[in-house]
Amino acid sequence: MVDYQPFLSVHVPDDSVEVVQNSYSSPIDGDRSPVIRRRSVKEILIVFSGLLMVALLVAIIGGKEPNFHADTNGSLASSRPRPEILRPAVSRGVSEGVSEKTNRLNSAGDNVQEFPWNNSMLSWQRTAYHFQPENNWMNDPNGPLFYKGWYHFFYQFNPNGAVWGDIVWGHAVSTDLIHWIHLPLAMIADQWYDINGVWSGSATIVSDDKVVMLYTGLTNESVQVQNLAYPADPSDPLLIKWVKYSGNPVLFPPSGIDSQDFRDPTTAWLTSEKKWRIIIGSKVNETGISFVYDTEDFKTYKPLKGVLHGVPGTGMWECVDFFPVSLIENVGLDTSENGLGLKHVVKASLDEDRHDYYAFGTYDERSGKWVPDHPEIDVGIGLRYDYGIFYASKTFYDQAKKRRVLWGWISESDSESADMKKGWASLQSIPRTLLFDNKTGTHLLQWPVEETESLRLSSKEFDKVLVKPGSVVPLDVGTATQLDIIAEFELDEKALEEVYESNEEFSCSSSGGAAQRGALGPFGILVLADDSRSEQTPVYFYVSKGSDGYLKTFFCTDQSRSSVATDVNKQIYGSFVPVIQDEKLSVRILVDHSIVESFAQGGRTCITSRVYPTKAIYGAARVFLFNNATETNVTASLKIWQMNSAFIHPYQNENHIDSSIKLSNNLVISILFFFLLFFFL
Ligand code: DQQ
Repeated sequence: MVDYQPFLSVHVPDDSVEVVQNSYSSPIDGDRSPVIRRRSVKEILIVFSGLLMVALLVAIIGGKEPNFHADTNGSLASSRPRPEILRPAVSRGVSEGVSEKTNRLNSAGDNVQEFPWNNSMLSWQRTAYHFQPENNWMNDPNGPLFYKGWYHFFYQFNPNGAVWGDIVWGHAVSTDLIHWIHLPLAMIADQWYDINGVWSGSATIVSDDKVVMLYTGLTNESVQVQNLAYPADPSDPLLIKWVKYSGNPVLFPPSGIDSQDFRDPTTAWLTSEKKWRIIIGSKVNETGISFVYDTEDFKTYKPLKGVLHGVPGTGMWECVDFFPVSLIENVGLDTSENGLGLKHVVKASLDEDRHDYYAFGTYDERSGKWVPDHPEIDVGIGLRYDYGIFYASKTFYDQAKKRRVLWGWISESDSESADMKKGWASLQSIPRTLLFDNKTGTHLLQWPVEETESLRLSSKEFDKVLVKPGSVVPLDVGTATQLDIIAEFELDEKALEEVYESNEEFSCSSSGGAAQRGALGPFGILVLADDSRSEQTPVYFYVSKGSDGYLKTFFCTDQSRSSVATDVNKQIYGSFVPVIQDEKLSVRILVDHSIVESFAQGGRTCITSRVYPTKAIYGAARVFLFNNATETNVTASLKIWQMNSAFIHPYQNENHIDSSIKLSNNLVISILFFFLLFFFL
């Protein structure tokens, strides 16, 4: 089945045919001339009003102000079709003090065969309900906050091309974290202290009417300094204009720290002395660290002795994050909360391996230090937010819904030249609600914000589908490129008991993927598969059994057959996922064209992949169940929703809205006038 809608054939009702014939039949008597005269006046009027309406429509469409987007100077400019190739493949990450930001697959020096991507394949990759700018390069989420009824999202953006470079701050607003409106650029590189890049930073809501933004600027000498900015008009709920503090920079790299290793200030939190406290990522040799500063006015800062925390061997800590989680209630906590019934999370994005790691621990406000609960799974050596592509993440406290929300940058894993052809690169994850997992006491639970469900359209349910060892079951869900899938799996109790020992040493990335058979796995769902399954992305579980009888469950995504193209990354992702006794194995999968976001066991283990099929696209994309275990049946129950588009669109300035309203009012008046005229004649 294809998802192109055939053109509707026009059905002409029989009586309308008669009317047409009658109007051309000869009059039976000569008494019809007045009618004919009246008709012809009417006809002239009809034709005239039709023409007038067409003219009005043309005026509306032609006179419509163009869509506005921000140009490099931060002012509004009209949209123009983007050139196919924007820039040569130059990503200057390393020379500017951050890692290579672009997937260099197939760039000079690689022996990778370039796939002949065509426009239809590349167009399909653009998502329908994930946040992305209209075009060009995007990376880290910056300064998310909720202010006067609007969620604000800022992001690292290259206004000049689809590769990393020339970084400024993009800005969008939404009332539900899903449907976004692109606003003009919030901050551009126009001062000596950020002329080489307006890099990552965070927002702090100081009071109901006061927001400050701290960000890293790359100076004219490429030194990483911290700067302060604030809204020009705090009464504007859209916070469109931002002002940079005249006394910037507010912080320079501490002595002994490399000028390129000091970046990404966090949201500030209050100490019991009512001072604001922030941390900033850095490194000393190969030890990743986070410096701590106190401030009362965000202009002058006092460094605390030592660091909040550091972990040897983890390298540069980018985009550090620090926040409390409640151990008692299923709610998020304001960043300033401290005391009983909570733990503090430290997160660092490791520049060395480009993954986001978190750990729970105890924060001592007096010393400004944080100690991990389990040093063996400390920051950078233990748990990850996501075992696929997910980096430079940032949380914010949503005071409207009392929740902590996580954003993560999802980069491309195709070639840089393909990115330049399609004219854009990178997505943001669906924002995720974060909670402490009281059941395991070891993990965070990440779950798409509840507003995601507003995109759900029609659904299909599949109840207790039996999937025998070595079999594949197609699931007829129609078009399968924008889906929300919820599934539960059960294994045969008897098989679980009888299997003696199975693949104790299993690991998602090195145990052969979804095609490699074991006694109790793999089994799961194939998404973005074509009919013949020559392309498929399996999202699956694998249960191993130790000689002591203990079961261990893994959650993986296998990209090795996701595309016949050779110039894309085809890693197999995944990790262990804790399963509590009597819990069924469960997964939620969001499919949105080239992104597959998966959440196992309520979000204990998450995997995000970017996949680039060439055949399993548009109406040819299918969903299957599969079971490659040798010793157990699998029973699967699923509910699958089609997902709507979020229709993310640019800001229309008010003049445009005014003129549209005027034109449409004119149109309505004209229609009424001609309708009345026609009626009276
Ligand atoms: N991206 C920004 C830096 C940050 C890095 C530059 C993480 O501030 O450390 O675009 O991806």
